[in-house]
Amino acid sequence: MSGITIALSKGRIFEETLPLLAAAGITPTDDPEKSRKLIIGTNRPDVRLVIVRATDTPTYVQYGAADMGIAGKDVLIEHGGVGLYQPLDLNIARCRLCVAVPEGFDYAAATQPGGRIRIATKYVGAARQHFAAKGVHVDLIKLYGSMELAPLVGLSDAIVDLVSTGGTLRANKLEAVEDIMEISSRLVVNQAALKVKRELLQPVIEAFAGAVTP
Ligand code: PRT
Ligand code: MG
Repeated sequence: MSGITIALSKGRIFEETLPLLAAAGITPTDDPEKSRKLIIGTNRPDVRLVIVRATDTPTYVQYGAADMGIAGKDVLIEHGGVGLYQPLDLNIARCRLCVAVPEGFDYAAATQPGGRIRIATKYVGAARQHFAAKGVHVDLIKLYGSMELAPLVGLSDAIVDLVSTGGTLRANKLEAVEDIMEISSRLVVNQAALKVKRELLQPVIEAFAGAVTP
């Protein structure tokens, strides 16, 4: 494609990206929440959007199927960031990556140096690194969603998951006991595209940069 393709996931990232797109003079012609189209046009004939799963955004950009995209730091850590230029923290879709346990669970005792804990999570890379740094042995169980259920049914002692309002943890009688990191979404750009399509991509990057709210 001679124009540019931007990969976005629907939901919070799409919603919070709309003002950034507007700042770059880009208005989508369809709403991905209502349309089933996976390729969405814009007011600009040289810009299109592709709607992907949040976890897949870095992959589309890495292989150049999209020239740029927006992905959570959580997703980028698990992907590894190969082939991606990450020029901007967009400060959108903010949350925290946390360790959470059932209310009353003695997390301090379980995580004494040399201790052992069983963790269910989608974020195995970040979780492994976190517990290795604490010197705690960890049995990691990879899940793809609804992590909050795991400790309630004895699959794990604890979870590593994203928390924003804390409502999901409270509803399941879990509590956050440790923050691993602050999470927000980043602009990712295919490194080859940045060279070949610089005259199209650079103005979009600059418009996004100017529209970031601290
Ligand atoms: O939902 P789906 O399975 O399609 O994919 P996804 O969860 O990867 O995508 P999406 O669109 O839900 O999230 C996209 C990105 O938004 C993530 O990669 C994060 O960087 C960011 N983000 C910000 C969040 C949250 N806040 C968040 N609260 N992603 C997920 N959550 C979930 C969390 O996992 C937990 O289940 O919301 C629940 C907790 O929310 P509270 O408000 O109850 O604390
Ligand atoms: Mg989700």
